[in-house]
Order: sequence, then structure tokens, then C-alpha cells
Amino acid sequence: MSTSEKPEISVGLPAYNEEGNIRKVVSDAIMALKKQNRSWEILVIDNHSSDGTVAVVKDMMKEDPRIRIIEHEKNRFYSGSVASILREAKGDFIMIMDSDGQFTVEDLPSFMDALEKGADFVLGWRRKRNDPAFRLVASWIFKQLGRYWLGFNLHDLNCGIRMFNRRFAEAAEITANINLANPELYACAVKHNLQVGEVEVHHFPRLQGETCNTLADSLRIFATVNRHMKELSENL
Ligand SMILES: Nc1nc2c(ncn2[C@@H]2O[C@H](COP(=O)(O)OP(=O)(O)OP(=O)(O)O)[C@@H](O)[C@H]2O)c(=O)[nH]1
Ligand SMILES: [Mg+2]
Repeated sequence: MSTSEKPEISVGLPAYNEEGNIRKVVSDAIMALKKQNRSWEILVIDNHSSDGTVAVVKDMMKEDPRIRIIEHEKNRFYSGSVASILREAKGDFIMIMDSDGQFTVEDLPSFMDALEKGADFVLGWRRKRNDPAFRLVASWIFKQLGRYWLGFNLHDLNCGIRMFNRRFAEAAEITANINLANPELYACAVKHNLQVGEVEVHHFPRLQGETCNTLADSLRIFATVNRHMKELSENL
């Protein structure tokens, strides 16, 4: 595939200060993608990192033109990184995966299977999670808010790996400035009558880099998330 052609698969990686993780995440993604008999690209979205994330990615780009980077000139929250992937990814099928090493592109075949069976937007489900207890409680509360405001009826509303087809990518729009994206993506699917699915995924502990989420942050964010989902529900 030349760089001007459209790949079948895009893997979008939101990255913020992931100098310690990004090389392994990108090279593991390449290994997983090479097992597929499909063309691909990897699109790293640097959300204005202050560490060496961009330098590591640019170094890897010298070896493989299928790796691209979008550099945000200011931090645009996690949602802004997802918006950039929606706009810039060229693939027929687009995966968005956190770049801290907690997820793996090895799960791609399960997503492709669900998409090829008719789903437009497929969320990951961390049945076995590697997170501290307070994160499990926080996720449970997010899910209840999702149920209440958006009618969310699947297992995992804030999983950092999901995949969708071009139809979904054309319809979806991210407008919020917030450190999450799944509620708005899910609301887009509902609004446009698109099929939503879920697949079980692997989940690993964060090994490198600092968590940006403390218990205090989680508690503070509930009010914000509640307001965010209420707004989304008003536009369904
Ligand atoms: N926190 C944060 N992460 C961002 C941002 N932009 C992109 N990311 C990436 O989003 C992904 C998820 O962020 P994390 O901080 O790992 O969030 P999490 O997985 O919910 O929490 P921990 O892994 O426990 O810290 C990572 O790959 C980050 O590099 C941002 O503005 N803030
Ligand atoms: Mg993480």
C-alpha cells in the first residue's frame, strides 16, 4: 500500500505523556496487524505531551511509513484526540485504543468478527480488569449514569478500546471537551440508529507512566460526567 491509498484498518492511539509506553504499544500493534491479511495504518494522536512521546513516534516513523502522527498544538482532552482520529483515520475499519499498554491490538479479530457480522460500533468489555478497587466502583457508577441517561445496556461504558466502521466514522461527531469519549460515541450510534456491539477484551495493569486518575479526581468527575450525559440525552 502506498501512503496515499486507503488502508483497510486504522489503529488510532491517543497519547499523552506516554514516552515510557508508546514504543512497545506501537511495535506490539504492528506485530498484531501483520498477522491480519489486511492493509493498515497506525495513527498516534499526541495530545500536547510534555515528555518525549513525539520523538519516540517520529523515530519509529522512519522505519515504517504506515505510522503517522497528529500533534495537537494544545491539550484537547481525550475527547479531542478521538475527534482527531474520526477526522484523520483513513481506514474502512477504525480501532481507537489507549496507548498506555493496558489493551492489545491482538483483540482485533474479535472486533472485526463483530463488525463483519453487522455491528457499526463495537465496545470492548473488560470482564477481567486490572485496576484498583476504586476504579471499579467509579466505572460501575459511570455505567449506571449511562443506563439512566442514554439507555446503555452493555457491560463496559469506559473501556479504552473500541472499533467501528466507516459508516459510524462518518456519522459520529465529538463535541465535548472531556477526558472520555465512549458516552458521546454511544449516543451517536443511538441517534443514527447504528448497531452497537461489544466483545470481551484483555486488560493489563498500567506498567509505565503515571495515572492521571486518583480517587479524588474520580469523585470530582462524577458531577461533570453526569452533566455531560444529561446533555447527550437531550440530543438523542
Ligand atoms: N489523562 C489523559 N490521557 C490522555 C489525554 N489525551 C490522551 N490520553 C491518553 O488516553 C489514554 C487513557 O488515559 P489514562 O490516563 O491511561 O486513563 P485510564 O486508563 O482511565 O487510567 P490509568 O491507566 O489508570 O491511569 C492514555 O493512553 C493516555 O495517554 C489527556 O488529555 N489526558
Ligand atoms: Mg490506562
